[in-house]
Formats: sequence, structure tokens, C-alpha cells
Amino acid sequence: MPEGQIVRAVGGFFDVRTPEGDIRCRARGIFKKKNLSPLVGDYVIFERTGPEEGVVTEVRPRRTELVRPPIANVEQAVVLFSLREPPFQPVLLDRILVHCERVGLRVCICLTKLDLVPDRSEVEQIAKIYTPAGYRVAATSIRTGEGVEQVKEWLKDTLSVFAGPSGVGKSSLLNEILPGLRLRTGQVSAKLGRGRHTTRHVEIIDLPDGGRVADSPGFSRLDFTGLEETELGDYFPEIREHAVHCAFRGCLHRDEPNCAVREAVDKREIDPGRYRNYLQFLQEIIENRRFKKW
Ligand SMILES: Nc1nc2c(ncn2[C@@H]2O[C@H](COP(=O)(O)OP(=O)(O)OP(=O)(O)O)[C@@H](O)[C@H]2O)c(=O)[nH]1
Ligand SMILES: [Mg+2]
Ligand SMILES: [Zn+2]
Repeated sequence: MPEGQIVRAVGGFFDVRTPEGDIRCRARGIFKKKNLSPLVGDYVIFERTGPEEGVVTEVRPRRTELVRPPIANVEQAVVLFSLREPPFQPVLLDRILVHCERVGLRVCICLTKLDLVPDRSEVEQIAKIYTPAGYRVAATSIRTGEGVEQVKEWLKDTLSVFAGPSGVGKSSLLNEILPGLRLRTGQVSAKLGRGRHTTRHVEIIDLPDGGRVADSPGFSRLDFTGLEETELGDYFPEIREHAVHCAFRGCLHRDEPNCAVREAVDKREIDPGRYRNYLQFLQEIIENRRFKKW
């Protein structure tokens, strides 16, 4: 039976890429019954029902699976946040990073709309926090073209996904990277200061330099369902690194004695802002669990 990879999901249809072109498929009813849905990025087996139509009958095991944006088998996430319009949101960035770490993705951080920032030291400060944590950081502008080559370099030879809030310029940057692409882009609402959810579906795009990248709809909410409080520290690389020296196994790095993470925060080896977000997420996980027990 023919096989291919889902490159687009729109309105209950999945476009499966094959050497002979894209086949528009529905998913077999069994998926719905099991509350499973094929994802963009999935390798699937399908049955033909017409020259360009089919039904997905089986999904191959996923190497990675991201819930937001919903996509399978990516190796790398490029997480985009604008420096202005909408303003930079470090808490949401750290939330997304936790999710990417949990899935095991390589992460690059792209700070967009550099042309709207009068003072470069702002970018340097953000880079100073995230580079030591193990993330690659670049700042871009589609107005000046700055940083675009760097992002192109990141995208080579791998399947990546662009993720981030609405209006930060994900589709705009992809249009810049691949002239002729013409993805729809939207204005940021002046009144609300956020994007208008212009991109509505996940779609994988082939790049001329060999890589592939998925554009995705912006999102602003992300919770930690299914995450244990003892796991959280593993998903902050700089906390993970110091945690091996904590006195207690299962240390939550809150108020335990001889906590190597807190010591590292005091010495500014771990950024206090990142640590604050860690504590906030920890509290959220603990409260959610308590709530569920009731
Ligand atoms: N000044 C400036 N504006 C930019 C830049 N990149 C994008 N924009 C503007 O930001 C707005 C939103 O861009 P989009 O590309 O639609 O944003 P998106 O992240 O794809 O948003 P969703 O599809 O809603 O998730 C548009 O008006 C773009 O012109 C940039 O580098 N500088
Ligand atoms: Mg978009
Ligand atoms: Zn500790």
C-alpha cells in the first residue's frame, strides 16, 4: 500500500506527499473512535480512493510529537518572539522551551522585528540569558534583512517548526526566507497589541537548500498537563546541570537545604528570571494536581 508524509492538515483533510504528488486523504473512522488524529509530519500508509484522493489507514510510530503546534517528527523548533509589537514575553518563551525540552527537540530562539528596537543592548541581554542555557539565539528583521541568513542556516538539512504567538512574524520571515512563497500575513491589532491569528493550519514547506520547515498558527496558552513537578527541572538545561549537586534526590530547588540550584542563582550562574519562571511553573503544576484530586 502507498506511503507518504502528511504535509498539510486542513478541515479534516490531510495532504500526503508522495513521489507522484500530493494525495488528499481523510482519516479512517477508527482514528476518531480511538481519539487519535494523524498529525502533519506523520508518515502514513493510505489507500487510494481516486487519482488524487485516499484514506489514511495507518500512522507510523512518531519520533517526536509536539502538541502545540500539533506536529510530528520534527527535530528542531525555531521559537519566535517579537521584541516589539507584541512586546517580548519571557514567561511564555520559557513555557514553550519547557515543552520543546520535554519532547527532546533542538531549539533556536529567534527575536523578530529588530528594526523596532532602538537599543541593541536589549537583544544582548536576552542572548546572555539563553545562550548559556544552551539555546541558539538570533535577532531578525524583515525590513532590514538582518539575521535572515542565520535562520536559513539553522533550517538546513532538517525538519523544523516555527512556533510562537500570533503576530510575531513567523509567516513573514518564511516569506523572506523563500521568496515567492507568499504566505498570508496579518496586521497586529493596535488596540489589543496582539496578532490576529492569520495562519490557520500547520504546513510543511520545502526549502531550496534542502531543509524543510513548518509554518503554524500562533498560540498564547500552554499548560503543563501530564508533567510531574520532579520532572520540571530537567527541562531547564541550566537547572538540570546544577541539580546533580543538590543534597537531596528529588530536590525541587525551592527551600531544601544544600540546594545547588539556589546557590547557582545566588551566584548569578543561573538567571534569576528563569529561576522565577521555574518556581511559577512548579507552583502551577502542584496546584493543578491538588485541584484534580478533589
Ligand atoms: N517592523 C517589522 N514588522 C514585522 C516584521 N516581521 C513581521 N512583521 C509584521 O508583523 C505582522 C504579523 O506578521 P505575521 O507574519 O502575519 O505573523 P505570524 O507570526 O505569522 O502570525 P499568526 O499567523 O497569526 O500566528 C505583519 O504586519 C508583519 O508585516 C519585522 O521584522 N519588522
Ligand atoms: Mg502566520
Ligand atoms: Zn536543588
